[in-house]
Amino acid sequence: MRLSQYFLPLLKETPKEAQIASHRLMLRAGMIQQSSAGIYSWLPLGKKVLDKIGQIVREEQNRAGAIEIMMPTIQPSELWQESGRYDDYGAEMLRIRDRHERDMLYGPTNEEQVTDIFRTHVRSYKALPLNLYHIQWKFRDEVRPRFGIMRGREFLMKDAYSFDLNADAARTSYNRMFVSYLKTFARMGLTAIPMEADTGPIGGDMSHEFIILAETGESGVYFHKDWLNTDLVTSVDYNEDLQPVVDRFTSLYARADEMHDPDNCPVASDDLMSLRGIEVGHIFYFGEKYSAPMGATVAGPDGANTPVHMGSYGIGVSRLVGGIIEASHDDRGIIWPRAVAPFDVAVVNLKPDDEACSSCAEDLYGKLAAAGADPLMDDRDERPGAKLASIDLIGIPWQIVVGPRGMASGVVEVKNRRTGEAVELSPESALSMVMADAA
Ligand code: 5CA
Repeated sequence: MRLSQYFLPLLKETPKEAQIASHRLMLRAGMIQQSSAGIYSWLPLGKKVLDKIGQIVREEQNRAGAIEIMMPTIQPSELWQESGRYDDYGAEMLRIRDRHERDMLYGPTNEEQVTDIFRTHVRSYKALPLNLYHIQWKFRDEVRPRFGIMRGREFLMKDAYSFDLNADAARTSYNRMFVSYLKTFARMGLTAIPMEADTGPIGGDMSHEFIILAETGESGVYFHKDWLNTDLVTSVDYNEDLQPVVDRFTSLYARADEMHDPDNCPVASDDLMSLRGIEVGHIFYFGEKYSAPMGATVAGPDGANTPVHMGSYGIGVSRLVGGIIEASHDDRGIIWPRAVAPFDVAVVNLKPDDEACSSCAEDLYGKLAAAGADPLMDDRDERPGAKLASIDLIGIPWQIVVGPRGMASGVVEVKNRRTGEAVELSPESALSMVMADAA
């Protein structure tokens, strides 16, 4: 992409409505624009990152055996009356009436909708286990939408729903999602700690939140200090027995604040850390809570019909954009982990009206694209300082800076955004260096 032809509305001033770094940086980097409270348009740079995160989530869900579907955003109230949640959900649910005076709602989550799909088509335990997911917009009329897309009213969620014959089988499905979440967040360069959590309006009796540590996080968390030294990147295979893996993580003490009981905490106070974090995922096991009232039953091996055991598994796809920025930025801007970066490398042509600079920059840009990278070419007619500052701001992992001084001796400067290290190299070596760090 050539910046001169792109749509990247950068802001010079720090927006005063933004209280935390990720919100400030997303506005300054031209990633989002507020439409109304808690509702945002995603501009090109933001949309690219959102799609990259969504794609990692999709790949890891598929690897774990979940199957992608797409359910609607607007749901009929009848389904929620069947489960009993239509009245319980309260003011957070956006209720809509259509022209025929039918009560509809903009889905805050999809347990009822997916249970309806299941009961329509599945009759036998032989179709189990089954896990269906989608990546779809949700609406929750939050009392206090804030921090940009972190706590929005409209937000993008991946929600998966597992169906099993009994509680033991459901535990296996839960464990698969648990492990897939560790893999998913690790691919985004995040350390997400699984914590025992309250089940809230989703219900059920087992639940874990996945929390990334950040000072500006909305969740209070308590954990054993050993968590900070735990390698969460698991090379676990889904064919292994996952229970020991999950047990290993859950035996290290970690609790979301509503589950922390200071009087019965097993961790000595010297070892107990109390920090803040961002909830990027939440998984639930709730057995027959929806399947029993909605009649989602299957015939078991003995021919008897029983309600299926279900779990649901959410990831805040749009929240992750902000969460990654909270975890990875400096005073000059965003520092994208390569796997979610909107572009892999920026070629900054400091002097587009200089023949040598332009032909070198064009050549590099073409070769990077041909080698499979996604390069951004800064060919704008701007001061060199302004160009470098805006490329730092938008956080592209590598910068290749082409300027007249370097051209005189046949070199370009290659800078790593994260480490700040810069080296002068021939254009060919610059290309190899950037391509060697493939995502
Ligand atoms: N049905 C279950 C699991 S699929 C569910 O809805 N779980 S949830 O309520 O915990 O939401 C799942 C994830 O969505 C959360 O972990 C969080 O990352 C994200 N999320 C929830 N509310 C918001 C919000 N207002 N803005 C942005 N992301 C949100």
